[in-house]
Amino acid sequence: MSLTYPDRVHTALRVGGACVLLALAGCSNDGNGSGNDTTTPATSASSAPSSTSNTGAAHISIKNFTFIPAKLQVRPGTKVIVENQDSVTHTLTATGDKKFDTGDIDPGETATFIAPSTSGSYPYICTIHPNMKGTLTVS
Ligand SMILES: [Cu+2]
Repeated sequence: MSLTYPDRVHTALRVGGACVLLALAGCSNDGNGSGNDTTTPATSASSAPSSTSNTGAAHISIKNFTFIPAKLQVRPGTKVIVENQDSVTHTLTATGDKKFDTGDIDPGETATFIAPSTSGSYPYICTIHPNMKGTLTVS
């Protein structure tokens, strides 16, 4: 009774010639490389769009206890018009040194201040509702 297990046959099947013949048959060079497509984009954008007005006044609205836009970038010394569209009084007051401050703006009223002449980022709030925040960037 010899239990011969035929699976353990040690057949050293050595795959010898592993030379994979890369059949380079699919490289048919049928491309006619003389296709000079002249795709020159017509750069006729010489008409410069009128530069965004550096001298015009910027505008900030206050609506629903929110400065709109909350972030505004202006040139130094720009006149900024603040329009209070709410039914309560607001201010637009720079924090810190108070570089600008509209004072109280009654409902429906408009106030004006001049942006600082020094470049920088000037956060501001409404002193009546300090949770109202915005940032004026001068550059
Ligand atoms: Cu307010």
